Amino acid sequence: MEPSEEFVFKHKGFYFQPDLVTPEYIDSLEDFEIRDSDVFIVTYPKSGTVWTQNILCLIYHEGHRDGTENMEIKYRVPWLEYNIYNMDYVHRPSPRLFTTHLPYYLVPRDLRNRRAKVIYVARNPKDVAVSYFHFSNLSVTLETIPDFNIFLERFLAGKVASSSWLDHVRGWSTHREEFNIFFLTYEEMKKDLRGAVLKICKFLGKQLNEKELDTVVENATFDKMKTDPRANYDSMQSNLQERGKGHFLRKGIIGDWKNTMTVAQSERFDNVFKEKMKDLSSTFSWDINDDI
Ligand code: PPS
Repeated sequence: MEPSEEFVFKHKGFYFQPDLVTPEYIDSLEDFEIRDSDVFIVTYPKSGTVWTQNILCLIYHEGHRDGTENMEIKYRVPWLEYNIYNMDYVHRPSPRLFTTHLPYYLVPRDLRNRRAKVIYVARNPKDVAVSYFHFSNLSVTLETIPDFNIFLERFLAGKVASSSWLDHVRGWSTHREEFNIFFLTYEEMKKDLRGAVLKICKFLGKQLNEKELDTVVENATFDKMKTDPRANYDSMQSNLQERGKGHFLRKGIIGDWKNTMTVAQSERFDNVFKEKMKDLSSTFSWDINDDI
């Protein structure tokens, strides 16, 4: 079944959301001027984007009390392709932090010339599929698909916003030499948040003292983020998600796919993805059937 044109359009081989961006704007990003000090979080949806956004906010802003401490994540680390709040990206003071779901071949040219830093976060695609399924039924900007089986087929065929998980991850992974890029997984963050924050700091050349590090880790836990109005995306409810249908920070665990997928669905997933994922194992540590 093809995705509804009301919710996605294809541009240069990638599915975008029509109410958030136009083809012209996507094309204009090729020339978007990059600064060496820019930092980009790159993810396929539902892979830990907001979590990483929050960690960057905490690393860059929290200690400074420069008037930005009450700003929400979406203003501090805005979406490159989805500039829904009409922010002036060009004149933003450095260091500019951005988020994107773009595939490697649609990002600004200078990013591909190893200018700026890229943090790519990936998550076990089975958990991504389940999280994406729940989010599709929460977000008013995505097509509601109440039947998981139908959603799964769409996901496996890459017929969802941001297209195929496999293409996204493989594209960024195989083109890594073109970028100044650091790969991280949701699972690493979940198993050792402090270690993940330290790795991010090392990549960014940021030195935090023990107390600052403790503050970042404390404020980046799932429980803390769920109660932090700047981090939990509750403000999205007015325009992007339907009140009362659920929460953006839903479960935040590894292996939730086992609570949703039947054995047959999991095997179907393996048949389509597992073999094709073999070449990714040097970049990402998990097997899609890993236990917690
Ligand atoms: S989006 O829409 O692409 O920006 O979504 P994204 O932020 O990438 O992914 C949302 C999932 O990440 C979980 N999340 C967390 N897990 C653990 N710890 C923390 N701190 C955290 N913050 C967000 C969020 O709950 C979504 O996963 P699911 O499995 O649906 O709970």
